Amino acid sequence: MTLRESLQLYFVMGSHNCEKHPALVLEEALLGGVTMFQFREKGMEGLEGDAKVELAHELQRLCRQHGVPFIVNDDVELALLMNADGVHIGQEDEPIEKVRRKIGNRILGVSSHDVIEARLAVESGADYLGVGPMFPTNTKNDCREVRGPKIIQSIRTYGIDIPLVGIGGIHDSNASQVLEAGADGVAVISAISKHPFRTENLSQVVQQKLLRS
Ligand code: 3NM
Repeated sequence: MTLRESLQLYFVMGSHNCEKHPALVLEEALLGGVTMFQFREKGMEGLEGDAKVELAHELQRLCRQHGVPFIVNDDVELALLMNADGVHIGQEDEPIEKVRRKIGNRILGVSSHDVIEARLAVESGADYLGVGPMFPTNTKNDCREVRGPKIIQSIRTYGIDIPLVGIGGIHDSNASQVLEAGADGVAVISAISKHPFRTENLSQVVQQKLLRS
């Protein structure tokens, strides 16, 4: 699978996003058709130290069994320690070039919220962009203003054509709008972490939309 294909249904999650054990949630999600996974264990409620490393290994094993890339949010040292497939960083994290130097040719994803951030991310070596928030979400407290799928359209119109996912408030009834705007896939937390049994439905919505475009 190319990176663009792997981004079709990107599940992002940490233990604080789950109502049952994260390994059970991830297993159901993988069986339902998730194509990429990001371990996002952060904030006040996130695990730290050995417990974080242990959970990361458990989730990485599941991803390997299903042939799905395992990406670590923000924690470059953990990603290197575990030999993860890649790292995802936000605008407030370490500088993009510095992370690129540390991780070599592993996958590097960067959150971008407008054309300027997207352009800088590409110039600094990002492999893919996460663009959001697409819709209102309760999952991330410090989200930027919602600007909707049209921000993806502006990024594409500007000429940025690297792999890109939309994120923020996406579920099965609005995912199509994100793909129509030019995304290669959707990244979700709560749509799957809270309802892992609905993964297959979301996966079908995404596949059908991409097939028709
Ligand atoms: N980043 P849900 S929105 C992690 O806009 C994250 O960059 C965002 O959670 C951004 O799918 C977001 O439950 C939360 O809305 C996504």
